[in-house]
Amino acid sequence: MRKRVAVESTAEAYLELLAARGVDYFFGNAGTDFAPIIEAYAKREAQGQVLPRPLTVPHEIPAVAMAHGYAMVTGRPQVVMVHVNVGTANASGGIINAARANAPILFSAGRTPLTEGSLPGSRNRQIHWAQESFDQASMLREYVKWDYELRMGAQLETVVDRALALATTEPTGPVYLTLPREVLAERLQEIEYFDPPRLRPEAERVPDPAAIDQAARALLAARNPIVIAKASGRDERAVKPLVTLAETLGVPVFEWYHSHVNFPQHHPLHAGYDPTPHLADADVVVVAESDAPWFPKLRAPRPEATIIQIGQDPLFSRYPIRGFAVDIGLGGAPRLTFAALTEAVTRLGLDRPVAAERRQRWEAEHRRIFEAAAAAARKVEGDRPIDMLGLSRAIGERLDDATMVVNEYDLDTTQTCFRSPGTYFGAPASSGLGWGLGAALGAKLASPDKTVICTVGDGSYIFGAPLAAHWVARAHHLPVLFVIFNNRAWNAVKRSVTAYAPEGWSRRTGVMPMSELEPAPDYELVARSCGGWGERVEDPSMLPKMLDEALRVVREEKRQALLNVICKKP
Ligand SMILES: Cc1ncc(C[n+]2csc(CCOP(=O)(O)OP(=O)(O)O)c2C)c(N)n1
Repeated sequence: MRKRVAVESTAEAYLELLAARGVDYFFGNAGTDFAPIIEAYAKREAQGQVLPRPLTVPHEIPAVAMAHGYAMVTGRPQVVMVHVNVGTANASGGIINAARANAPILFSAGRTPLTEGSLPGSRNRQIHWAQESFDQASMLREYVKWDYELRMGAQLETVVDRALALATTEPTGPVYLTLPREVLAERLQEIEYFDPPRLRPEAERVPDPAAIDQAARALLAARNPIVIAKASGRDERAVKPLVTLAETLGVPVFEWYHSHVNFPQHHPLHAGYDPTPHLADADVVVVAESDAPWFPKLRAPRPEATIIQIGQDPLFSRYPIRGFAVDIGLGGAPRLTFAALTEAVTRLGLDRPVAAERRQRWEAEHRRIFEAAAAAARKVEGDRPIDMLGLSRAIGERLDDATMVVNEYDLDTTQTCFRSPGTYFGAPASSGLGWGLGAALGAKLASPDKTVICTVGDGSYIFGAPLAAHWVARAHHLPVLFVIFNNRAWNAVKRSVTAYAPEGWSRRTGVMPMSELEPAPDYELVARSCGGWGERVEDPSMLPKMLDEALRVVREEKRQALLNVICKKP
């Protein structure tokens, strides 16, 4: 059906179209390029049209991370708009993260006015010359699925629908749209568009049945197959079919550097977080949405093992180099692939006693691994300064199906038990630091009824533009609990030096320049400065009480909270 709406400008038509396409939020970090957008918003608000809701986010890093967090929970793209080339530059780390984590986002930026004359919107400020780029999108072209510059209002429907369809077609990811000020300021009488849209994302794919049968035969012939999963749980509906496949075959599922709940942690076939000791025995390895399923320099499967890779893009075509074997690549929606594989192994002659015997063996391994993790936590219980393992355990004990964790750094998932899909989100592998705070705020925006805990190192906390993030939590009523694993250092950097030069100068002298974060700020005061509850805890005996109180504050008072936990220094 065609719909006609009277508007005054391209900017107003753009907002109208975004609302019609189900975009709920417009995360904005504004500059002079926003003038036509802000003017159009003022008119829409005066008319009672609230969508897409404009949210001010006073730094680009949390702005992009919020849209990322929202998309990771809902699968739905929102709009982020930043200020011309400089805002794009600030946001680019977040866009790299969104690209590598397949977060669909309609990322956009103004363009400095193109013209120096008297057109509506043309240049009238000092910055308008210096903020021009030869090719603004070139900053990001490698990391977005599509980029375009809006040329005129008449294109809006095609451009917006194409942007959204491409962002949400698998493998999903960010797209980039630039919006010159004269184009946004262009006078229009009306916009006419299809409602519902005629340009939609592609249907999901399922692999060729012959390839499914080939993989099923390899699994049936295997004596010691294993699964390594990282992000198949990005689609929450993929968790159950993986459970069914694992139960049918009696295969263990390892989560390795996982970013999602791929398999319930309490399931007896969950084999923990480190498949490396088992790689040498595996004859078939199923890799599920994992970009780096092992580190060849350290340990790899036997050369004769069959490697089956399952994912939306098993070759990770956007990675310049990735040499992991793909003997059978099953590209398509993992949930459909898992289901098809279960059907095929059942049809092709599953040996149930073999599967049952294997299952028993791995169930014993599950118990051993999870008991060892509990014992490791007991060993550091009561340590002062607090051990990060103990802190992870204390958080783990407070989780339930209505609580979500966004972990940028330092929560040790051997100490937690995520049972339900969509309750755990780890940082993107690209590790553009500063993701956690914004992603947690976006997750909370997407699921107001859930408790959201953001776990961050003190380093990642600083990268997240904390003042902007706490400002957002207060201004937009997003009561997230932030827990800082505060070791007054960048331990990741220290670890890399130790691994690089185990007996080197840094190790012998105990000096590692550029890896210390002392003197440490009173991080709790940053949250308090934005109306939040903020406390520091050093005494391990106080930790449970403080965590409970912080959770009470976010759940009952609906106020953001920050717990600064002073941990052992590496
Ligand atoms: C934008 C960006 N800059 C620098 C790095 C390199 N880096 C990786 S981890 C890390 C330190 C993180 O510190 P923290 O969050 O305190 O965790 P810790 O390493 O102490 O466990 C740094 C600086 C990065 N990943 N991203």
